[in-house]
Amino acid sequence: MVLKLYFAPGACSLAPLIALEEAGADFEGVRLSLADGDQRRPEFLAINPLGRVPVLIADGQVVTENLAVLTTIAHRFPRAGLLPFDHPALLARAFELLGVFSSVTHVGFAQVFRPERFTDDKAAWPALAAGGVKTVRAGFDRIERILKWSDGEALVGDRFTVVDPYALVFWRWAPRLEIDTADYPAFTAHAERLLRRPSTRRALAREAGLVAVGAE
Ligand SMILES: N[C@@H](CCC(=O)N[C@@H](CS)C(=O)NCC(=O)O)C(=O)O
Repeated sequence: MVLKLYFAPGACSLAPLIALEEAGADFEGVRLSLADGDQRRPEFLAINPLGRVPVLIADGQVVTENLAVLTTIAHRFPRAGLLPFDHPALLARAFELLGVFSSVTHVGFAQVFRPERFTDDKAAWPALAAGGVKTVRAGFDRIERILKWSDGEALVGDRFTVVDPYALVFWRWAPRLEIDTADYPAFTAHAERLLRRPSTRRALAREAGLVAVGAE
């Protein structure tokens, strides 16, 4: 099995990077710099014409979109239990959250980070950003509610799934929207626990370029 993940420091690709580390996967990591525009270079656009990370190449198949990338990783490493494939009700809950994260919450952040994706009318950008913050806060409220109702250890069921590192990505982006994470104590406690996991530490080391290419 040959696995390759294209990721970028600070991007949503941290979620699949953590998932691969959590699974103990043998994979090649390809680190792009979004700030340097690596995602717009012809060689990367040939792989993903949208110019976005994450991209997973699994046995030659190009998989884009976090929802599909995370599901592919979870499916390939069943023993890691990264999605509850044998529990339909929990699986539905997991996809519900993955769907909302990728199509709503992430888009809320993009309204702030990348307003040009939505409109060329710069006069509309402040309103777009305000709407984005509102959307993100609604997502955080939902995460906070789930963690408060459960024992706070996981967003789906009672164990780690790929949903958790995806939420961690948003928690780490919150300060860039001037959202105070202290407003979300259960989410913050959960994020801090996730940050202590060895898989997260290894993924962040890869983001920081501390894992040599030859060692990947
Ligand atoms: N819907 C995509 C979004 C991917 C995405 O927007 N990735 C960002 C990083 S978080 C990116 O690559 N941005 C590059 C750019 O905007 O130029 C997914 O869920 O994977």
